[in-house]
Amino acid sequence: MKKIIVFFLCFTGINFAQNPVFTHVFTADPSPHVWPNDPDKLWVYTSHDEPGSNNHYGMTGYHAFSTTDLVNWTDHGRILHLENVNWAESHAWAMDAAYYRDKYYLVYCMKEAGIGLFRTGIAVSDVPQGPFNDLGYVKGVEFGQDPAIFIDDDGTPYLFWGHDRKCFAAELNADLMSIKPETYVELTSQLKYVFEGPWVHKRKGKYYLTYPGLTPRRWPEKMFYAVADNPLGPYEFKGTFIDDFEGQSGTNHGGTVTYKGKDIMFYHSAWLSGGLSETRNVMADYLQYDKNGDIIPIVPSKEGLGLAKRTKTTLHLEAENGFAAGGELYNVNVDTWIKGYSGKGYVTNFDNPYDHVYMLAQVAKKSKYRLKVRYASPEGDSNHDVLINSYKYNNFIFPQSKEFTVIDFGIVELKEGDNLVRIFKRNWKPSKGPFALDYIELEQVFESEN
Ligand code: FUB
Repeated sequence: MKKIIVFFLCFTGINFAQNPVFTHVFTADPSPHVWPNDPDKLWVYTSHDEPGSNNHYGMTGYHAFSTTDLVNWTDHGRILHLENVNWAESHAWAMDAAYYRDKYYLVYCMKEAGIGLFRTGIAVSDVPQGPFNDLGYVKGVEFGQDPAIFIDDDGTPYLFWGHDRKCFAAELNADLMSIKPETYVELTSQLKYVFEGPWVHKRKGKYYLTYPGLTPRRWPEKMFYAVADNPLGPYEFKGTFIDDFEGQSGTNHGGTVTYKGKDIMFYHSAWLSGGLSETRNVMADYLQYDKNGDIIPIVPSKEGLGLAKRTKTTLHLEAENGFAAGGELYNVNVDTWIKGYSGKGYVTNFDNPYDHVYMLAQVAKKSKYRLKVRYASPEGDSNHDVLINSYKYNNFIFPQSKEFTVIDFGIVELKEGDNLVRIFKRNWKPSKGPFALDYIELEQVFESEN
């Protein structure tokens, strides 16, 4: 009977797949979190693979995703990029995030300019969706690839990092900008097969350190774990909990989170790229433990979290984020006097012809999206051009609206890779009063919905 149902679902176009979780953009190294001030929302921070790249050398930035139901996701766009980090030259590899003393932090690794060695960078934001502002790199960390930050219940921050068959850890000072040298430990010998990517979570008073590793001389990576009574060890090696699986990537990497009472493991595979093993996508499966507290191995499945609805993502791009999110604000300003905006404000003062804002939408392949624009135009209709890459949607009139309102612009097509969505003032038709652009959304449209 089960086979008949699966056949029916596959061949009627109804697809309840939950894995890969994000199907519109290539993502890797997921870092999942529920922030203490908003237990209803799950956040996943990821690195980003360029379409068709099939290697990690050209990775340049990070994304943030959120959901309240594990089915409908928001991609908040690019949250940090190499261009925003003046000490770095390349390799925006794995990262983690933390909520610490009322601020959100992104802890990431990039290669230092002129030196070419990995550093562990720290960036900060007032809001979980970023964009994040780089603060510099963490002092005392050498070869700082694949950082993970763990804040213990008593508020003590710890940093873990690892690369090339080694793993290290230390307590961080309160500003997160340096480690306490006296706490530095090398954990390598306690973590059999370790290669990189450590991640720590706590359960029932025990510290679980999960990591991608290699059995002798053998790629691809499997996921292993070890358990300790203290964050800095000593750790007892336990074994593998994500073995080889069909469609896996050469690498694996991830973390676990407890969301609405369930433990979920986020990791990555190469299912979306159709055979390019290093162009990756985020996966999610429940993480379960036996009565001894040992992790029950995960077998990656298409059903994933099994919620009987396929995951769907909407890109939500705040107009005011500008350069920090891969966009541009040209001769316009960010303001806040019209109430009801989302994010930190809205973009206004489109006074001269061609004054514009553009926002960056990164997608994995050419596909259709429903474009929605949230704006206000309190004193009359506004004439603006909307341009997606070089395709111009002419003569668009945003009807008068005293308050922020969402207008459905219909279906648009995005190309593989980076797309620029520009909204700019028409050069010949005057608009009445100020025009305020709050955000745009691009909602995934599946073939069966066309
Ligand atoms: O995503 C780039 C690198 O691949 C990460 O830093 C490693 O952990 C591996 O997943």
